[in-house]
Amino acid sequence: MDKEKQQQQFSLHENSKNEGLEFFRVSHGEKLLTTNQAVGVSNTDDSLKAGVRGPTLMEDFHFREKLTHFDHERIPERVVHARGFGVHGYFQAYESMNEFTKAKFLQDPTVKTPVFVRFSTVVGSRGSADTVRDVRGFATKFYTEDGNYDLVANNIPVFFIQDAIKFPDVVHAIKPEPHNEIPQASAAHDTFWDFVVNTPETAHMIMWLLSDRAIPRSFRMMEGFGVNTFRFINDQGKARFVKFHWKPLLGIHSLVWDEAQKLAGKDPDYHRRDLWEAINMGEYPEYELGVQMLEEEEEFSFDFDILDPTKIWPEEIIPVRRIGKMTLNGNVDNFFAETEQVAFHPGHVVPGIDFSNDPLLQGRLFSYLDTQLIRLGGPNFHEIPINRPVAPIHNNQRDGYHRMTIDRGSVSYSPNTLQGNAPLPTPENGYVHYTEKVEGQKIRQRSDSFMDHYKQATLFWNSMSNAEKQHIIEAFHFEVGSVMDKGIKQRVVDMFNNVDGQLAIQIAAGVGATPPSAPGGTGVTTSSPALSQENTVMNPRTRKVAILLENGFNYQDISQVMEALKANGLQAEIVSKNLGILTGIEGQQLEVGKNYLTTASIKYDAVYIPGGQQSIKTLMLQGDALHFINEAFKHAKTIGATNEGVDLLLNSAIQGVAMAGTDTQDQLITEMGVVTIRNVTDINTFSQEFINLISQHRHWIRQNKKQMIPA
Ligand code: HDD
Repeated sequence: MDKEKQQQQFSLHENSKNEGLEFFRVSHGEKLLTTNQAVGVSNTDDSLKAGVRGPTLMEDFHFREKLTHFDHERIPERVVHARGFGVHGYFQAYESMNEFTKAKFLQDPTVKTPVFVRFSTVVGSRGSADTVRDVRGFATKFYTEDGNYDLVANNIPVFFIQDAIKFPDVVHAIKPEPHNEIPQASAAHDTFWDFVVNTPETAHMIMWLLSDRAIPRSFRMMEGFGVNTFRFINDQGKARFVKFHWKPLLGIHSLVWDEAQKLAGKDPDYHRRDLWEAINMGEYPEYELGVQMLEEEEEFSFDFDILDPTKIWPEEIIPVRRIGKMTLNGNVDNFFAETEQVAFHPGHVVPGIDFSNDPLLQGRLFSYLDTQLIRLGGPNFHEIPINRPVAPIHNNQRDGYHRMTIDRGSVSYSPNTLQGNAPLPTPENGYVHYTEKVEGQKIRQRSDSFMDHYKQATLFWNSMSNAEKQHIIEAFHFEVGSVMDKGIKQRVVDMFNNVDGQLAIQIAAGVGATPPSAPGGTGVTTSSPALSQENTVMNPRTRKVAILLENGFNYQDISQVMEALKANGLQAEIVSKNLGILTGIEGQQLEVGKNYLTTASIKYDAVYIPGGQQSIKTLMLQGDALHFINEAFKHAKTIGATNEGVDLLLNSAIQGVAMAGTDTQDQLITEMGVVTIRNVTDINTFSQEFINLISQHRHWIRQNKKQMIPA
């Protein structure tokens, strides 16, 4: 690397990581084919043989190189979080956090620190589906001027277990069963629930896992949580406990279970495609970084232990302060080089951020480095371009597999006089571990303060809206309903009776178990509004609308709606029986985006049916179109129709459920998230109402009607 490049790489600005990567980027278009030794290749389609029908010759070095490279082009997938998707971006602080931390990237609001984020699912293999019920990983690498800082977070704020020594157990239990490797990417099987009923500390996390949080609508619409308790250290050496949060500006939104399952088949790449496309369109996802901070003296002020990773710090008690914003604005050039090879580690901290004695965190600090050694094949993985800090590296570490750096000089030890003891430690600026006082006997025991496993699970349950509660019950019915062992099912009912009596009764009813005999619950009656997705930001930007269309459509309808959608940042796509061009009543032409084979209602947030007698007549005869509407209705999505379009809705299964009066009246009618208007040319009021309904994400008021819809 020449000096100029080196300088560029080390000066911190929004683009400094990108410039560092530029050095390694190669394009192959309009280039001549060579071997890895840069020798020109004359033919890459026929191996060198002894006679045209004879055996291949050993001396064919091009053949051997090509096959050998291919044979070795897989590395072990991550033991957890194998399926993921990475993107570039930057972080900018809102204000100096100097009072609380000396972390450089949190000092100056004019500085843009480059980041790389990898979103993931936990359980499934690299090729599994995106929309499975699972925790989502949300790992961020900040390339700061003081070195790399990794915030290795999840979209659920608590964890299954309290002590890292149980991590292999919980992962073995939830992964596919070892004898037959079934099921893929799912907790719905005996070994996992066997572990759960034998491990009461999982109760709180299970409530989250079975809630809508575990089936997000988009990586762009979920929160992130550092889970573990960390410390902020300021330049006077004062420490405070801290928990980290990411708050998505688009709000927190989820799929429904039936939709998530169907998407897993129809578009297993749903989440990565959503993120890839949003960034390519310039709709950059944004998340605010939030912190909850506690003074050291407050450590014992709560009815939970602040070091217990199965507990949240309720936001109403300890507010989240939003201290900066991350913008994700760049897709990768190469999935393997960047997303697969990126290596996160909660132990990658910078001065100003330190650890706590959270026993889960303590174990994590060992596991991540260890796993990279096997996954990336040795101790030099920090030299892989995506992992390189933008700040310079100088130390006496040498050699090992895949060493790229050419370290000059004879000195690779310390202390030394030959090099003036360089590279020198810097007591003033270097990382100093917080001098926490610790004393105690060596003991394998859980603290009594970690022993309540149910109160916050009740708090979570109390905080859910009716629809969210219903989803959790249905999730129990699916998950525990998939368990074969009757004893385990019964123990699930009994275990969750500790959380809430009604919940346990309802679980029992769906899984063929006996309702609990003892009264249930913890006595907790409070709730935390921050836990419910009902209270999140409602924003229609980037939502996708399907427009069902055939020849003979009313152009005036569709053009007005499309314009309004675009003006509000929504996406519209025309769906029809065949791809190609459709013609309106007055000859206007529109191109079809997808047909019923290449898409489905599950890939949209809303459906619109414009008028046009002939278009509607054709649609009425199409089972696919009617199914599209029924399914969207069942999934609680916004549906809109104008003029003759209303007749199509009246022909669908939602007629009689949510269409009162629409066959006779001419004014705007909204019922259960279905909006219609007839006999009008100006449909501006319709468009506004349609967008307003889409911004509400889903219409749970239909919850009890969905059984009636055949889709
Ligand atoms: Fe972990 C990966 C998040 C507990 C051991 N973890 C991994 C990733 C995320 C998390 C987002 C994927 C990183 C990437 O995209 O490459 N893990 C968490 C959170 C936890 C947690 C939020 C609870 C606070 N993890 C946890 C424990 C252990 C591990 C208790 C072991 C003691 N995690 C790993 C690992 C992985 C990993 C085996 C697999 C691949 C990797 O590290 O790089 O080391």
